[in-house]
Amino acid sequence: MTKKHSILDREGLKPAAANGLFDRRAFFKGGAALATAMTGYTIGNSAAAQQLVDDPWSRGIGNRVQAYGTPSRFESGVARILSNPNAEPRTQHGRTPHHLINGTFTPNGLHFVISHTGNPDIDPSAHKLVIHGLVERPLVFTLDALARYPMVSRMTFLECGGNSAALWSPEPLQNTAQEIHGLVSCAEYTGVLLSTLLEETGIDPRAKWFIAEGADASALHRSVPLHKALDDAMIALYQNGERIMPGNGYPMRLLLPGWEGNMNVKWLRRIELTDEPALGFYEARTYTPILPDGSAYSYYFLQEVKSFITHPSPGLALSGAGLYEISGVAYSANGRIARVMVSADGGQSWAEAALQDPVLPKAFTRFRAPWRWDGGPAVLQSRAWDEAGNVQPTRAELISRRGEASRVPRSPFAFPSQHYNGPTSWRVGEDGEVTNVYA
Ligand SMILES: Nc1nc2c(c(=O)[nH]1)N[C@H]1C(S)=C(S)[C@@H](COP(=O)(O)O)O[C@H]1N2
Ligand SMILES: [Mo]
Repeated sequence: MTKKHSILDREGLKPAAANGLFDRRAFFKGGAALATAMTGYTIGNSAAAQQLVDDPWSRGIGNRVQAYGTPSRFESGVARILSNPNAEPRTQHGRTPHHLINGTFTPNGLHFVISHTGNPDIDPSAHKLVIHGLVERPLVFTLDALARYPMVSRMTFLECGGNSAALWSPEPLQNTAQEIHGLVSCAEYTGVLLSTLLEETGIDPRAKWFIAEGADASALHRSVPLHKALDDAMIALYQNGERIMPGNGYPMRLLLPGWEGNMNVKWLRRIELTDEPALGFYEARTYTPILPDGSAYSYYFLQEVKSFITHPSPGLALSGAGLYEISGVAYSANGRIARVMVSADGGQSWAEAALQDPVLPKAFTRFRAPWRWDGGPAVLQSRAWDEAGNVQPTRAELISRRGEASRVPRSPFAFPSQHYNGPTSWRVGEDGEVTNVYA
């Protein structure tokens, strides 16, 4: 340990914040020194490294190549957790295991899913998308027809308005990053911009909104201001290069980059241009957070700037003092992530994390910061800024603005716990266990 410290110190690398936290410059100035310091954590000394012997898997021909690949059998624990595994007639949620994956996009089998009335088993050759209402020419699009239009690809996070609801709890709940933040994921979508299709149908000047409707049993529908259609709304056909999975809207979904998950209508079958919103079930009842003075948001479109640490986090205990990398994801509906600060002392002092390229608008940005844990208690936090200048509020600021109503439902129809974008605080105990605290 003493030796590893001296290597870092010789390179002039000093922690940038209390409790052993280095900042982004450590990666530029000290990459080599950090790597050298890390070698102390490998299991073998140089004598053991000479004696590599063939393990059983090296002594024979390996397994068959699969027609469609699945992860190693040793990774079977890397899975979504399901809120309703027997598919009883109520909403089903599957949450992304953020603490068990890395990088910036979510594999399709691990992307979160919320389906209010199950996943319809849609035959793509029979599915149609209708665009009608305040248009000049109503049109019907088959999947084949859509495939002939120019397509675009873009990375986008998708987040349920109810993600991170556990952090509204008055007492910190002992949950993992997956349980708390598992209703956000990020993927590369490919499809046809809605604006391209509206050029075909034409737009009646009276149109101010469009209503998007799904083909599932609940015919989930949401109203969207028309300007989003003319900006970056997409009819998505592919996710991470392959056809969208049944749970995520096969064969087509509405994608509204950065906007509340519920508005991203899956199994899309209809878009109606209108002069006023539909006041449908979800927009009139579920997604209208109530404020302390009794008023309510009628719409809360944007998923605002947010970040959380995925490594370390609950379930990933630290194995002894020394160097670790703190990493997590940051994202904002208002563009690119501009800066992420990390703290190891519960927000008393901060160091700037390195942002991994590419930093894309409305997509996950992976941040990383080296940390030398001294074995004592520490509280890890991250705080993100977006390029529009927004910063994550503190938990106290959020509670004072959004009030008790965000925690305790005032009416049976008020969804009590939406749009939490405050900090997440992970406490590292002397035993290396990580727990959820409020700091
Ligand atoms: N047709 C339809 N669209 C839907 C839903 C649904 O149940 N039916 N769930 C919504 C909710 S609440 C969210 S958060 C997102 C989740 O998208 P995902 O399941 O692809 O992650 O889809 C939305 N679109
Ligand atoms: Mo949602």
